This record gives sequence, structure tokens and C-alpha cells, in this order.
Amino acid sequence: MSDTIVAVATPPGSGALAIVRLSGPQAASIAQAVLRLKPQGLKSRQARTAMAHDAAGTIDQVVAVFFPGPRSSTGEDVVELTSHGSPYIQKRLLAALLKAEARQAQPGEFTQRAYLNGRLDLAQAEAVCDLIGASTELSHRAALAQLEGGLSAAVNDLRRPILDFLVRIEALLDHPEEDIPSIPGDEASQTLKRLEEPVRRLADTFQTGRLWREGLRVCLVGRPNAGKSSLFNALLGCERAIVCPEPGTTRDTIEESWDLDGLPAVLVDTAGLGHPSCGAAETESLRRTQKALACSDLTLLVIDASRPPEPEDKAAHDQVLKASEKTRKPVITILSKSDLPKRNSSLPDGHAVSALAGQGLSELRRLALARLSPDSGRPAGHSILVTRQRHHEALQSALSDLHEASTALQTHPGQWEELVARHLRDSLAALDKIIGAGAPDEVCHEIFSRFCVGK
Ligand SMILES: Nc1nc2c(ncn2[C@@H]2O[C@H](COP(=O)(O)OP(=O)(O)OP(=O)(O)O)[C@@H](O)[C@H]2O)c(=O)[nH]1
Ligand SMILES: [Mg+2]
Repeated sequence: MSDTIVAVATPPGSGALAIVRLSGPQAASIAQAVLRLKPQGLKSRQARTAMAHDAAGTIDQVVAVFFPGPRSSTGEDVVELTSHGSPYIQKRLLAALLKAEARQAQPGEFTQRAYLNGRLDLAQAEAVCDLIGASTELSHRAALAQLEGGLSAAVNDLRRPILDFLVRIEALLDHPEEDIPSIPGDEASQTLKRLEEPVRRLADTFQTGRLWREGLRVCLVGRPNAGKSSLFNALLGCERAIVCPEPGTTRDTIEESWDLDGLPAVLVDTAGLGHPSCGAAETESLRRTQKALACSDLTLLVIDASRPPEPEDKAAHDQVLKASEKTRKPVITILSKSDLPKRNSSLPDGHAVSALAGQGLSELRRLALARLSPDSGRPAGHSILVTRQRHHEALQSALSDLHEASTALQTHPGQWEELVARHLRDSLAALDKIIGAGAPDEVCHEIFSRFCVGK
């Protein structure tokens, strides 16, 4: 990291302002050269207005702020140059800084430097990415808690008692000549159980945490004309899909981002199941509906309660229930058009909704949240959530190492110490991967390469 990197930190395109950021040992001298300031012209943490130049002349008036390392965002000397936000100015300013010996930053390289300089651990670096991508209240809350070190602290809390126990066992193993009292098997067994419990609890938060970060897919399905598109529009709060009195209006799947009371979601409208005509378009519609069903986290089965039952209903509804049984994802049965009198005496239990009158919509949202995850609406300040597959896998692996330690204790009652110590070391190594200690280089590379340039 002896070179100085540079990139535009603001999104592409024009805006009122744009920020170009430099990080590295020559950050200040390169900025001073382009701003034609004297050495030491930029003072620590003071904004300075100056003209940026290249060989062709003046580029723009910029505001420069110098953050000397190691107390900067990357741990190195950092300079931020705020210019007017025209793409032309950004391009020319960047070119001038590159000419003055800065190097174009790779995706995520600023955050990677912060990680390598100990300003952030790996979980926090991943949270930077999540925070930038957070589109709803809950995804923002989860990312912020992780960036503030919540997950890292939770992992350290899990590590400490495992390490204490390992140290006790290793003292016995390393100094057999000393009079260190041995650990009774019963006590060791209880200790291992106690160590497993909080690891399992943290790992289990992934069920909810995954939804908070990645979001979820909610799919509206049902017979033609059941009122799916009307409900789709009503839940989104806009006229996104075409609604018509004739059955068979929607033929493609339509997806739209949906803020489900703070959870990032995608709502999917589909073609009606069991349309009487069976041309090529209907066959393709059915294939798309089935695909949407197969990858939805929650299915909303819409049944029109205002019309008498039809012979095709049962097969269509069974198809939906079977698909969600296969994926083990929940289904909510919705009885639509509740503003009209009921004309179907063989209706299953379901949640009454009228897209037209706006009835039952907020209850439907609440019901959806409850079915997706019992604690998805958990209030702020509650315990930390695991939101990434990588962290969940590490916790599962730590858990299975602890479990193997218990098994070793049972299968080798007289000489368990060596084996248990090995499994405890493995479980610590698994936990360390979350915060970065011992995470292989390719894992780090994979994480940072998903960032955009300038982050
Ligand atoms: N009274 C009443 N009519 C509704 C309601 N919801 C939908 N409709 C009417 O039912 C008809 C069909 O509505 P759509 O939303 O297009 O139904 P769909 O399930 O998307 O139909 P397809 O796309 O053809 O499968 C339209 O005439 C709607 O105006 C409702 O809550 N109340
Ligand atoms: Mg429709």
C-alpha cells in the first residue's frame, strides 16, 4: 500500500457536487500539486478552497479537506476534493490527479485499506456495502448496527468463554508436571453445552437477518380474474399492472420493489392459473408463474369470494399449495373483493381483502410479516442479527466444532483433553473468520470486489 489511490466517490452522472477521494502516502502532495498549493498548503481537517489545474488550464474551484492518517477513514492520509458535479469536470480532475502519480482505485479498495489498516474488521467492511445498498428501514438498521461493531462484539462475546476453557485445558496439557487440578468430565460436558447455546442463538437470528438484508419475494397467485393485479397495485400504492374485467389480462410476471413495513421485498404479480385457452402464450405464462412460485419466500393465494366456485379452482389451488409445500415456504390464503357479497359457500379460511375499497391491506402486511419471520418487526436496539450467509456458515461451523468436542468427550472419557482442545481451536478459527482474523485472502478479495469503485 505504498501507492496513492484515487477515485470519484459520488455516483456517475451530473449533480450539484462531486467528490474525488485520494488515499495513500502522497495524497496531500498530489492534491497540493493539482491545486498549485505550497507544500503543507493543506492543513489537517481544515476545508480549503482552491483552483484545480491541469496542463490545459483551470478545471474548477474545489473544496479540499485533508484527513491525515492514521485517524482517517482508511487509516492513511486521505484528501477529499469536492468539485462541481459535471461529468466533464470529474473526468478532467481525475485525469489530473492520475497524471500527478495517483493510481485509479480498484472496486472497494478504500474500504479494503481501512480493513488492512485495522480501522474496520471484515464484518464492518461488509456492513459498509450493505449500508450503501440499504433501501428500507430494517435493512438500514441491520447494516448500521453491524457497521457500529455490533456483530463483531457479539462474536467476541462468543469467543471469550471458549478461549477461557481452551486455556484451562491447554494448561493441563502443557504442564503435566505441575499440580494443576484436572477438569472432571461432567464439568467439561456442562461447559461445552453452555458454550454452544449462545452460538446457536446468534446463528438462529439469520432466519430474520437474511430477510432484513437480502429482502424477500412475495408472489401473488390464483385463478384468472381473482383480483391479483388489483391487489398488487393496492399493496404498491400505484397503478403498476393492468386491471381488466376479462380474465387472462396478466400474462407475464410483473415484479416491483416493495417496502413491506421496513423489510425490503419484491412483490410479484402472475398470470392466472388454469386459463381455459392453452396456446403458446398461456403455456409460457404458466411456466413463468410456476417459476415465480418456486422462488418466492411467501405466496399470497388469491381467491375471489364474490363468484361461485368453478371446477378448475381446486386443481389450481392444489397446485399452489403443493408448490409451497415443496419449497417449505408459507402461503396466505386471501379472499378478495370483500366489498362484494360472498357467492362461494365452499371457501377455505382466509384473510378478507378488498383492493377496491382498500380494506384489510394493513392487516395483510402484518400477517405477511408474522408468517415470514416471527420477529421481523423487532424494535430498534434489540440484539444483533446475522444477515450474511458467510457469517451464518461460520457460526454453524463453530457450532459443529463445539458439538464434536462434546462427542469427543463422551467417546474418550479418560483422555479427552487433547481432542476437545483441537475442536475448541477449530471453533475459534471459524468465529475469527467473521471478523477477518484468519479469513483467507480469496474471501477478502471476493468481499471487496463486490464494492463499487470509490468505496
Ligand atoms: N368490487 C371489486 N372488484 C375488484 C376487486 N379487485 C379486483 N376487482 C375487479 O376484478 C376484475 C379482475 O381484476 P384483476 O385485478 O385484473 O384480476 P387478476 O387476478 O389480475 O386477473 P388476471 O390478470 O386476468 O388473472 C377487475 O374488473 C377488477 O376491477 C375488489 O376488491 N372489489
Ligand atoms: Mg392480473
